[in-house]
Amino acid sequence: MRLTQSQVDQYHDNGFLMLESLLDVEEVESLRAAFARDSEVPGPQVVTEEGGTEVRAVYSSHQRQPEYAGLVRDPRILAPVQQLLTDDVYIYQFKINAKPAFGGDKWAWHQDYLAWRLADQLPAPRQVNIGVFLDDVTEFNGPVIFLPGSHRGGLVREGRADAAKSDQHLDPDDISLTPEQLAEHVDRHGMTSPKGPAGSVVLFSPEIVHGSAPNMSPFARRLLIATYNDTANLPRPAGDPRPDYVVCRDTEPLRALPAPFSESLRAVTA
Ligand code: HL5
Ligand code: SIN
Ligand code: MN
Repeated sequence: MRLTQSQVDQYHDNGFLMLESLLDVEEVESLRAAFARDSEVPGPQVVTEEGGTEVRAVYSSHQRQPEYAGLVRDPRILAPVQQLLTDDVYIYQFKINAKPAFGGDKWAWHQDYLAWRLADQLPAPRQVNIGVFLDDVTEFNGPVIFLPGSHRGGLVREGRADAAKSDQHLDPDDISLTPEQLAEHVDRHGMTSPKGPAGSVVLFSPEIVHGSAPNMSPFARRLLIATYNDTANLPRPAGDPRPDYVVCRDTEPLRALPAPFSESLRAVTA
């Protein structure tokens, strides 16, 4: 359950770390089924593609689906996050970006922490994101592209666009890097896109520059992204806080399950 020193160093140097095939095929299937179920729950947590009805993202499924409540406490995931961040962490944000075949739209180039500083007055970038591949991720289905090392230079942009693309969440379009900023950062850092089988997990920094292209392939690319925050770094919203589905209010420190989430679920339902 512990990362090696070389894995910890990779995370700090590059701003991300890939753990290939961390979850098995049955676990991935149970997570997909839970996503299908959760996409049918009506509410503001379901974000559709601009001008369409296709699901773009679903937020806070860990509050409704036991598979996801278990996954965020799974020792294979929570222990490495605690190792990289600190012992007392909670889920700040949980989302599944659906990116369906033939038309899942792009996610513009951005740094997450800018969104959370602007929208929630989150004091410091004391977060670790986990990206869980619910489908095989290839060069074809719109993988997330990272600029390795770009998390070490602070925030590239300061403000946000005046007009919001969505009133449900802050879409990366509203805080995206300019073409000049992106070109300059790619010059310095290059680009890479972790690919791998469903069940792989990529840990990544809230400050790394990332984005992804539209999906014109016949393969879906469902990606779960959970953001753990240090409980000593709570948001301090100036006005009304954003809704609980997008910025979770339950800040109790998470404790790891004694076993993988799949086993713990079996124990509950047996
Ligand atoms: N959609 C998120 C939010 O907090 C922000 C994005 O990838 C994270 C930029 O509304
Ligand atoms: C994000 O950064 O939230 C979106 C990345 C993606 O789903 O490709
Ligand atoms: Mn992001």
